[in-house]
Amino acid sequence: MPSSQHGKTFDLVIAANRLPVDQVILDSGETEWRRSPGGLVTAMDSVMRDQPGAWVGWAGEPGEAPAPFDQEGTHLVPVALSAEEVRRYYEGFSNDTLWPIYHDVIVPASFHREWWTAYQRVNERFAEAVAEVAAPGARIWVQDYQLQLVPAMVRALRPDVRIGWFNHIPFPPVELFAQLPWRGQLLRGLLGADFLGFQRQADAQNFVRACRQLIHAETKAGTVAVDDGSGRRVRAAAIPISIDFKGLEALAREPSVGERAAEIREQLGNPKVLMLGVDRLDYTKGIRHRLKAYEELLADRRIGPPDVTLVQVATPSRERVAAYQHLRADVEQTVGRINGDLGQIGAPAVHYLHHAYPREEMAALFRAADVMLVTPLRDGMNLVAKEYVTCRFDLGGALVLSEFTGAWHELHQAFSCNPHDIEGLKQTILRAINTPEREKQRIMRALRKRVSDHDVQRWAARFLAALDAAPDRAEPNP
Ligand code: ADQ
Repeated sequence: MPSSQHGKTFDLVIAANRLPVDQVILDSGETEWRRSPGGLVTAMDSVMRDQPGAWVGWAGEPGEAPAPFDQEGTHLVPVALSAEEVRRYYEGFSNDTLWPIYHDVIVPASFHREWWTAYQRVNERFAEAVAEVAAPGARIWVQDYQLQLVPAMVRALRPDVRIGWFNHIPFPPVELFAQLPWRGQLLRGLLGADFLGFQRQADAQNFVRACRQLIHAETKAGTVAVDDGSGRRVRAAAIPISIDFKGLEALAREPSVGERAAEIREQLGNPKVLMLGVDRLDYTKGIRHRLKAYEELLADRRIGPPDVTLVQVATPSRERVAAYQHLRADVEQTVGRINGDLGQIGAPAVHYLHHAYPREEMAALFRAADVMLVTPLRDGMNLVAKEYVTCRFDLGGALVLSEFTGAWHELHQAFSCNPHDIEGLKQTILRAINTPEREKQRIMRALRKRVSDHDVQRWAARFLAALDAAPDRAEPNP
């Protein structure tokens, strides 16, 4: 039963690796918590508007956790991670074991038993913090691959609550998942939930199949029977995540954003075609493949500066994991070579920016770009694709979108590509450039309608409706 030391308990509790705030140091030397602008935070705003909720997560710095505090109506509960736990649970097991396995083993996965031990210990700590702040019968919403043991751990502590989990990344085919030495424990951890949400139908099916084949669970029509004598069934289904369409479109329509978009084009020398890539610097995003196709198009003289230029924004990411260090070195060397071989004075072929930018600048870049290149080798959803079309209220621009993203299943009218097929990718880029404006507008209108009808607020409402109804199916249209 709930026993919060602070006495406060909540009907909705989110558990995510990170809290929705960052600590910033002010000029005065004092520190302050600022809301981080992610999509999940916006989605939760919509569901926490009518009922106060709690959010359990790591505050981002190793060491002791700050005391729980309230911020903009949400009760934040920081979970402590030691420096060693950051290395083993976060950089190690989450990002160097699970991340590659769940993304088609684009790079090999590392298996270390001490990483697994840390993952278990940290998941237990999250579960205890959740159990502490959950009101009787509360709804618990666990996020993502870093917390796959939390559902069963919370259930053991608090059998009275309803537990949902959402996977932001793909769930791999059983042949890949089976490589994990701890596969049975991970599946049983997830089966502590009432409802498991995935980005695509195929991800939900992969999970159900893994339960059938690896732990011999009985499965039926998207549900898995739990063999603990309770007769409980767990439902797995696709609830694809989205973005705050209205909020982002309003930002993109701001005159200052329009002016900045014009200024960006001007500063780039007013190219006829501005191509854009925006990604975390991650090997799943297909940045190498994109650069290769672009380099060949330039070398073949099919396109070239100053008429065409590419802006590649690559947000620094997981910089202490070796695969990410190799990727960065490789991308930066490739950009250097392309510019050295194929650029001109005052007209580099690639503008490479290794920074994070404010939302306004991102919106301006999206408005400025004629062709958006989204070419992941595997991606749970890819919000950049949805953000790009949201910003194009003018119906301008063209989206090149990899078939290996969750987003493609909703936005398949885009200029589809298989990034492994470099020749095909080159043709698709040329098509995106050369298709008549009217046809591009027709496509953009369809893409925008999809995102506007399926925004992040609807995603959150659908998830919670599915959690309430599980193991039955939720009503189709909350
Ligand atoms: P990510 O792998 O981080 O997310 P993505 O969905 O593209 O990938 O989201 C990235 C976000 O960061 C976007 O909102 C984008 O605008 C922003 N961003 C990227 N570069 C930036 C920069 N330089 N400056 C500022 N902002 C930047 C994981 C999964 C995805 C899934 C999401 C949500 O890997 O598949 O779509 O979670 O579920």
